[in-house]
Amino acid sequence: MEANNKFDKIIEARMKLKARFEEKMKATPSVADDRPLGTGPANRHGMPKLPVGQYLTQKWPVLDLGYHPDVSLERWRLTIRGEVENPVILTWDDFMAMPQTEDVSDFHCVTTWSRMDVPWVGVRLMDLAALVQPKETATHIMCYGYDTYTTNISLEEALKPDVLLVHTADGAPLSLEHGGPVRMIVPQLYAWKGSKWIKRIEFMSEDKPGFWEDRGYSNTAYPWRNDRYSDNDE
Ligand SMILES: Nc1nc2c(c(=O)[nH]1)N[C@H]1C(S)=C(S)[C@@H](COP(=O)(O)O)O[C@H]1N2
Ligand SMILES: [Mo]
Repeated sequence: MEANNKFDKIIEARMKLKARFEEKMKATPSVADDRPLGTGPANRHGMPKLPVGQYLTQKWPVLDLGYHPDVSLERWRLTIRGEVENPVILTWDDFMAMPQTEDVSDFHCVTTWSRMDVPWVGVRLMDLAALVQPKETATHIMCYGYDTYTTNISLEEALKPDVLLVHTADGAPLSLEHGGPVRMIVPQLYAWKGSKWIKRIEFMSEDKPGFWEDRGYSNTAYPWRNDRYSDNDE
């Protein structure tokens, strides 16, 4: 009961913020921008320092549904299945034996804070896709967290080279509160598209809304286009 209460409050607060933003957007000229989307220092040329409506934070706030699933490395599994030729269930050792990628990228939360230039280490979703071989029918993925969270991403965005399943951030193992042992990051999209405590990735032959997308958040979620809520897609 306690937990449910907390959960409802988190959703209520997010919906209030959404309403406030919608008011603000009515009074703001369109910020639609077709230039390439920034994801990190190398891609930020000609871009303003921060996406519109975002402020810079050095700290790293914790944002989730209020439940932090503590999965030991022994029990941890990553399942990748759906519209793929070769579904897999990876153990921690399997995952760590995959090619490891280091990258520096940005983290934009829809609640308006941005952390810039975060150093990460992890496995590219691209490399995991090469392992499972998506069928030609695959167009989207759904990511599932151990906390029951879900978020959907188009394959076009998901297979960009800086989309990582990270186990290390700021030079240290990813903490439980930030989604450790492994979370996803999708730097070119708002941070809710990156599932913490990632458990399963399902390749799909059609799009389907995840947790926040089902509650009015943008399906596409481009921070550099102020693309926060689905009502602003048109
Ligand atoms: N599994 C899971 N992943 C999640 C969330 C969540 O509630 N559960 N929240 C999302 C949101 S809204 C944001 S802004 C980021 C926050 O990540 P952080 O807590 O590490 O800052 O995680 C995203 N991924
Ligand atoms: Mo968020």
